[in-house]
Amino acid sequence: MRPGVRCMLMRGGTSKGAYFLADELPAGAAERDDLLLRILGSPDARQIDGIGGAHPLTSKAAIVSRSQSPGIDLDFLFAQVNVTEPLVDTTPNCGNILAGVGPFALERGLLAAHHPQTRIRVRTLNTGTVAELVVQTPQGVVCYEGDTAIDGVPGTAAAIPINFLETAGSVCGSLFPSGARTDAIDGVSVTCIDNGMPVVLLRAQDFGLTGRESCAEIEASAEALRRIESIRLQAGRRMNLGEVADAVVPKMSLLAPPAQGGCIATRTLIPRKCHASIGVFGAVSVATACVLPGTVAYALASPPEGPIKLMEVEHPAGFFQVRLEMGGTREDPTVERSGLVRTARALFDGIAYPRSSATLPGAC
Ligand code: NQM
Repeated sequence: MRPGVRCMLMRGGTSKGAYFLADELPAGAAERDDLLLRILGSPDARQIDGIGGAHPLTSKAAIVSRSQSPGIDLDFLFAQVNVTEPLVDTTPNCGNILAGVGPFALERGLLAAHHPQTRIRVRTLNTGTVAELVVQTPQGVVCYEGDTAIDGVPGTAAAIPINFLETAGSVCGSLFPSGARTDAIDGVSVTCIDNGMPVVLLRAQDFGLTGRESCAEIEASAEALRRIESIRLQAGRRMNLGEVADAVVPKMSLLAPPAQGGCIATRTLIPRKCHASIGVFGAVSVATACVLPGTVAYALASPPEGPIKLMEVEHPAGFFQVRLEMGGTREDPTVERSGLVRTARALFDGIAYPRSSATLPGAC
């Protein structure tokens, strides 16, 4: 038998990843990461010898196990597998791949499904963030079909509502890890925020952009990208992330006033490729900044009134709706909880065959 690993390919939200049971992968991080690189086909811009999709949004892995912690059903480790470098980053969250964790665990029999829905509490091990997922399971079987559309995915599918219990500072230690709501870096006003994802918020106009460009136009803006990367490296230090040259955080979000009736326009770099839409925690972090005075986003945003805010974050493929539950006072508002809806779909189930190790002989 050739050595292979059981693996399910799933679309989670607007991302795609390889899902594994934790006890079917090596326990040690170095051996595990080496195996993930060989399964996905990195490092190689085309990932031609692996199952990765040659883009950061489709070069991801989920490692799932039954949780031993009271009140938590599943533990989920997210791995961002770098396409062109031999690097696997487990620093950030990924709310899109998280959406597939519930259906995957039910498919693998880690949990029992209930009729008509199954509520699952998942802890993301990368950051300790806890989320509740609601998976549609009529007659106790995972149902992927439904009428929920999310921008960036063709067609419709079954809704997976996700509620986050505590996300502020989950990667950097605090919501505004630099200690200020606005910082000046290279003479540009920026907001460094982490409400589940470290993101640096920038005004698109400070880079000669409108915030309405296509991803191709953003990626062709060489001078803007050079300036943004310089800011990113400095912001990483201020956000307690250290040297971030090889890291996938912080993400960089270019903001502008809404152009399509939403509350803010965004174009996000993750961190060098332009996101085709926007990440889940990226959207939560941007939406949070939009309602907190003193941030770069606050002056550009048009958020709705009221203590429950449905924030429509504009991105290159449409809108991402984030529900924010507000607390605090009118003068000093706070964001208490966030929620959103994703969809997911099992695409393929089978055995993944890694290419042979670069360091071990691949004899037949
Ligand atoms: O922000 C892309 C994605 C993500 C991450 C990224 C994500 C999140 O769209 O929670 O989902 O920002 O690299 O999957």
